[in-house]
Amino acid sequence: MQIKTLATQAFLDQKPGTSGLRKKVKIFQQPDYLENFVQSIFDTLTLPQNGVLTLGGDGRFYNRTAIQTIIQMAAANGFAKVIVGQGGILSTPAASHIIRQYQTFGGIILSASHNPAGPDEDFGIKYNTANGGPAPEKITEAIFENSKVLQAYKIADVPEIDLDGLGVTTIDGFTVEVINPVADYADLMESMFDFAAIKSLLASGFSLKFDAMHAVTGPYAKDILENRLGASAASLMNCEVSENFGGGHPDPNLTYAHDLVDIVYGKQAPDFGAASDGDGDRNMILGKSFFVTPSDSLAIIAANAHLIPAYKSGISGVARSMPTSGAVDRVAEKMGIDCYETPTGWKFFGNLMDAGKVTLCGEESFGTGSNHVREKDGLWAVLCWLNIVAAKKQSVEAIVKAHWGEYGRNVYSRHDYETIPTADANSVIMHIRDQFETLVGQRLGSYEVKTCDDFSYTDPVDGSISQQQGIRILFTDGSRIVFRLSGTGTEGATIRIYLEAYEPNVENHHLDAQEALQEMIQIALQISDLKARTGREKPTVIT
Ligand code: VG1
Ligand code: CO
Repeated sequence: MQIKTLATQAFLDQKPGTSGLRKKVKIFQQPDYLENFVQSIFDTLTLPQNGVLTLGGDGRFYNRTAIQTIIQMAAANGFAKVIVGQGGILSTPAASHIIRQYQTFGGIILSASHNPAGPDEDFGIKYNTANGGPAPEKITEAIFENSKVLQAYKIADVPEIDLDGLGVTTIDGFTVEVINPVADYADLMESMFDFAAIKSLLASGFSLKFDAMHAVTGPYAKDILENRLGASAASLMNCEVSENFGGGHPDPNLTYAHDLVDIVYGKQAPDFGAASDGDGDRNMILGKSFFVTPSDSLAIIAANAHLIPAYKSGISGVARSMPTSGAVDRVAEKMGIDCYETPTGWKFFGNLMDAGKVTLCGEESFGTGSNHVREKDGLWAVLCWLNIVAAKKQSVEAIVKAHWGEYGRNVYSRHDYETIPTADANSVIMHIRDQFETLVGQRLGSYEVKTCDDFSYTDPVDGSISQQQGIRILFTDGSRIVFRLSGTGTEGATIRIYLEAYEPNVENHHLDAQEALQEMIQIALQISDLKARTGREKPTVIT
């Protein structure tokens, strides 16, 4: 095997965002672009001699090409072995599990998650450490610094690996093992949940519809829901992975998962509906004509975790990202366990889970997970709900309403304004920051501003500090508005407005969130001057 060191020009735009480096495929296809980033990852880490690397992606366009290149670079950089999913496939939670199960040095995951795929769409790459979780900020920042001064990369002449056949290929002592991408993960799920109870629920006539949105979860759903749990083939939709995700936008929310939403809100609706995203780490949970907000889902899973075999002896603590509603905080308080508030992005949960401080965590952006891996996990959330429904023998809606009855309802919504020119988006954020002092104490409609700040987080495990993680306007009654710029887009900027109001009164629990939050939405628009500064009349997506 010949190893070459090739001279390269550094790119200055390889800064990882909330979840890795995401760019248009066309940018990744520039000569040396992918190679430079991969070398920057390897240069940042102290690589072991003879280490093992986990490798896989969500199956989107460019996945196979990138995998061949990364295998050649791993060989040149001293790895002894690469474990890769068949067809180049590994969902994000499955990749996390493979890193942990086979104790590999780390993993490279190729995904731009819910962003559309195809030659003119998005691609992404991220590095996960040996705990199975996304690299923490200090590593991603070092990767970025390295990428700006990179002068050369190393690549070996490993011949193209057949990714479609299972098995081991060895070239001069370097090994590539193509594994079944589903089996280990499906076994893990089977070990955690009461499959017998879910199986009899499904056999008893309880109907299910799962939408894989043409993305990576398809084969996982088939094995787990259909083969192992006996769901009918008709209850799974869009389960063939396609390189452009069927031309869709695999983001499991009420806007983009419209095929499923039409079914679940239509005549002959199933009892349960669910969808996951491009790389299988997000989930949307629906009952018959009923939507469960991700923030409520986290709280309800926490409150009912004892019904799930994996958590029957209790959970140590919970964590949520700052913009996620405080519904889970109320559950934690009642259970007498700790609740942590972290910045947006799964990388902030890893330390808490490694230190045993939390068992469950989640984000408002359709991400829920636990310490079984170090990524959020779409199918795991679906199984949590099926297990809870099977144990409680109640409908999804009844479970949610009973939860609100007990804890009150954190009415919640997020409004996204996508592809805004970056300068306009920055001006909105600056404008809000500039009002911090004058806003405090002001009455805005029926609300009074208590404090405003820029969220900053000190990791309780390693003391690292992350600043400017979102602007919070907190009101005296506990309601709040949060503004943040997205860190996962590839075109212009996305402004996210997160709205939350607490409603203890059961008589108001039937209200639609948009209706209940109407006044707060107007206040957010007023404070931000968003319409004038961006020319946008309404949000692109409301969740
Ligand atoms: C978004 C979500 C965030 C999530 C991230 C990655 O980030 O808001 O909660 O962790 O996507 O999810 P941002 O910076 O665009 O708000 V995924 O499923 O893309 O790996
Ligand atoms: Co995702």
